[in-house]
Amino acid sequence: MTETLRVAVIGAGRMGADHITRLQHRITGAEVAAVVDVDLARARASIKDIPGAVALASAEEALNYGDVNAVLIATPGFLHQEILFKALAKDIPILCEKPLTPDAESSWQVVQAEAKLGRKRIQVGFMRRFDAEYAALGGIIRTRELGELLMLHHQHRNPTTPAGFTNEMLINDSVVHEFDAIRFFTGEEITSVQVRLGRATSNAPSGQHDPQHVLIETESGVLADVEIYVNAKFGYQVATQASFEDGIVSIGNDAGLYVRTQGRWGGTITPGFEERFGAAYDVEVQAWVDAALRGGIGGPSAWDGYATAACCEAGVEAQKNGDKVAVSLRPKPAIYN
Ligand code: ISE
Repeated sequence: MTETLRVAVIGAGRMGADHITRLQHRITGAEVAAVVDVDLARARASIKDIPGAVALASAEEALNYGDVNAVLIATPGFLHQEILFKALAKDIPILCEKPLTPDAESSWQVVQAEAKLGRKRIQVGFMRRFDAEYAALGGIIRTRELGELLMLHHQHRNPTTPAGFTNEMLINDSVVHEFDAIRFFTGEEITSVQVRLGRATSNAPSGQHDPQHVLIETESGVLADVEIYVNAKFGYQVATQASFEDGIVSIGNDAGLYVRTQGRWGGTITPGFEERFGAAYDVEVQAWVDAALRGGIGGPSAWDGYATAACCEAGVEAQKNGDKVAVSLRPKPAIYN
């Protein structure tokens, strides 16, 4: 059995840099062995305090480097498929940031390649499953302690969007998390997606209709809705309210210190997803490392990546035509059961 994961981190941008720090300082059982970035100076800067780590120019070099025995993929999504195929060919543990790939067909090809290998090697970075409140709500749903789950109401609000954030990205980059959360909560596949475009904010860049209202159904008829609002200005918020036969549960409400000062009371608003989900990312990466050292995965699989990619495709179509668009999935390979 391997005792330490020697991780090649591919991509040293916002998420990659965050994971490098996490792996080096907060995770046990793993260390950063190599970092790859198109910007080699950025790769070098990311490892300046990591003895023995190297900065390299390509994923291929990193996968063949020294004793690298695991890979964390944090490049933009369009680069994932090629790196995933190379890492699967090496049969090493893979943590791939969401999305698995940008579309359902390429995700399906990854699923097939992994199924051919005969075991799960890819964990997909849907970190919300590792948030303490998400996990607790999941537990309430599974134990049925409040009866059957009937509806889910999600609010997903970002302060602003980076340059180049398209209208489709409201679905592909943001609501993709709710697709995964709904599948995680219900343990069911999503069967349809509809998107309604109502009154829009004047704060959105041109080309983006913001906010949008996404209506989702699952196999057993659980209805979920998502307010995706990515130029909400005030700060970052991801919250869910679940309606059960015997009660209502809310998660993701404002938490932290309640301060009274200078004639005002209140707390501070979470600025972004790194702060909101910082602890969840730590738990996620530790779960990956622990499971990888035992030869498995510790979270969402390539099948989850594929299923959410199919939901996103339906969502983008629904954005355009306003219809309720069915989500269709290929048969699930046995390794994911
Ligand atoms: C971003 O890529 C994320 O993954 C965040 O969690 C999400 O809130 C944001 O909308 C996305 O753009």
